[in-house]
Amino acid sequence: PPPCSPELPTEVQKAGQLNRTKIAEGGRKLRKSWGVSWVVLARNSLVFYKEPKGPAPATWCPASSRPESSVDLRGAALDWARHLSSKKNVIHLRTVTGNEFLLQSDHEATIHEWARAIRDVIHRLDLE
Ligand code: I3P
Repeated sequence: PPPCSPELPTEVQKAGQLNRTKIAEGGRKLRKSWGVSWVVLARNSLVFYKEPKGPAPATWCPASSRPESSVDLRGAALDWARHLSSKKNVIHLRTVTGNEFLLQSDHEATIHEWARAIRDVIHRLDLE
């Protein structure tokens, strides 16, 4: 197999495809624009990549992919997005800098796994 990209975040906890939209930047509300991202949960951060073309790889090993953006999870808060979307299975992530994201999967189990994994990282960072 080809060597993995050096851009790959170290200590990947979880990776997969999710629907996502940013809804606030620095506390300022943004217009929603849902899109598909490849999301990687790393040691301290959540990193968004453009969805790979073709079938989703079993392991994330892109030759030439760079992250679109990265979210520092230190001090972040995660909740279920009960009143923030008409979609099902949506979680709401808020960073200390006032950036807010919604993440969604059509598969309930998938978003529960993501919620647990992101919370675990946030809690671990709280204790550091
Ligand atoms: C938005 C779009 C989003 C929807 C949002 C709409 O319209 O339909 O999918 O969010 O609802 O405003 P537009 O494409 O014209 O910007 P959800 O799918 O999460 O409900 P909202 O304004 O109630 O957030």
